[in-house]
Amino acid sequence: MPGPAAPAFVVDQERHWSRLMQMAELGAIPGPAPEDRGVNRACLTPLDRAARRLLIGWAEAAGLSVSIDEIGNLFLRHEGGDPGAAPVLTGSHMDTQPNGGRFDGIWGVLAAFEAVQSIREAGIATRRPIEVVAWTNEEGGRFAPGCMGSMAWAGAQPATAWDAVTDTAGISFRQALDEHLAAEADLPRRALGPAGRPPHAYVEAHIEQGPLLESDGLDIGIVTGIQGSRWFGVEIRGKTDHAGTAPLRLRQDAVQDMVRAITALNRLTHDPADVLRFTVGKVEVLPNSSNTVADTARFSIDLRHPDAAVLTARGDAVAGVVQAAMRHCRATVQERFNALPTTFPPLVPDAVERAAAAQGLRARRLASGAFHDAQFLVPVCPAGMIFVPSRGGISHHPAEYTSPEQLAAGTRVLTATLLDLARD
Ligand code: HGY
Ligand code: MN
Ligand code: MN
Ligand code: MN
Repeated sequence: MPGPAAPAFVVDQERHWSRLMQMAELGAIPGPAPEDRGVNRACLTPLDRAARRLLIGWAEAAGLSVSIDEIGNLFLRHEGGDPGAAPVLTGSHMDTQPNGGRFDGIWGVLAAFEAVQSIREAGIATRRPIEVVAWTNEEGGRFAPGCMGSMAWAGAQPATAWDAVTDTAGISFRQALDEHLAAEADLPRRALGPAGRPPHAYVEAHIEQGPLLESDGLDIGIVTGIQGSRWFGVEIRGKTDHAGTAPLRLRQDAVQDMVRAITALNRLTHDPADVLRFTVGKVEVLPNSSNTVADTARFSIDLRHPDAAVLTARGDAVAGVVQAAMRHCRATVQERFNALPTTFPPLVPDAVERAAAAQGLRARRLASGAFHDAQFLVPVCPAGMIFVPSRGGISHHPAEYTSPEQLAAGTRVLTATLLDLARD
């Protein structure tokens, strides 16, 4: 039986890997071994902006037209035969976690760029334009929540919704964004959102960030949907006191009440089936001194579940559980992010399945445990994702790794999927 037909394009694996490694230098965390270096490139920091500049340079050299919108989403456009046709949109994010890896997000942006460049180099004409997008602030590490760029673009939130959100240095998202937009004032500006012409489809290539593809010996994940995520910020206010003289019964100790709240939330979210995910990843204590009772304790809540009813019920109970745990302090609970579980319509998953099969790659359908910008595109246009394996299922960690060969295979499937969607 002859093997699958060779694709009519060539993805340049060397060039693709080299670009990924150049991006990984922007925020490189010196690691124990070269292959385990991580990346710390938070949203709209000078490093993120340098990465954007590097991409813009490559895109302009490749003949793509570059534009930016009012929340900093970056677009690289390849014209199709019918410029008025609804474009196929593809991309991901460039920002990373503080102790992040070299592939989360950025692979999807560079795979999309490599796909478009390969199509152009092969001289393949597409009816539809193809646009590569780099969404602003998917991770939400520096400025919570994540997915600000895609939420604003899709109209899920106004672009000004997070103006007052500050990072640990007290810089607001609005300040960081305005500084970036001013520095990129020469870039053509484009209206925020689909501007009355939704994309024909959106395809996001991403590392799996979990163990399934590797453990099943598979090359490609055909992503069927994304589980729901809810974020909350809790602030507990008490009173500072002297650690040596203040009697315990008179204290308003914000840390002790925070411990009570987190213990109570552990009971609320206990799930023997280990499906409901509850994470407190960020804790801040003020004045943060060993011999002063804390008057302020802030902590983050990240709740995940594939079932909307469970996520709604447990998430809606969070504030009450925190308040009931207060002994001597006052708490405020603010919801920061609410992304309900998403199922992708068949258009993109079916195109991904055809592309993987045509290239003789081993693929399976699976849902995503991580959230992605694709989640917010679903109300606007048919969306879907392509996963490649993560070594050991590791992500949000410097040891995050996918091989050049696996990434090239994912990029070939993305290229074929884009051609499939851009021709009709
Ligand atoms: O948190 C997430 O699920 C994504 O990786 N930012
Ligand atoms: Mn990501
Ligand atoms: Mn991530
Ligand atoms: Mn994503």
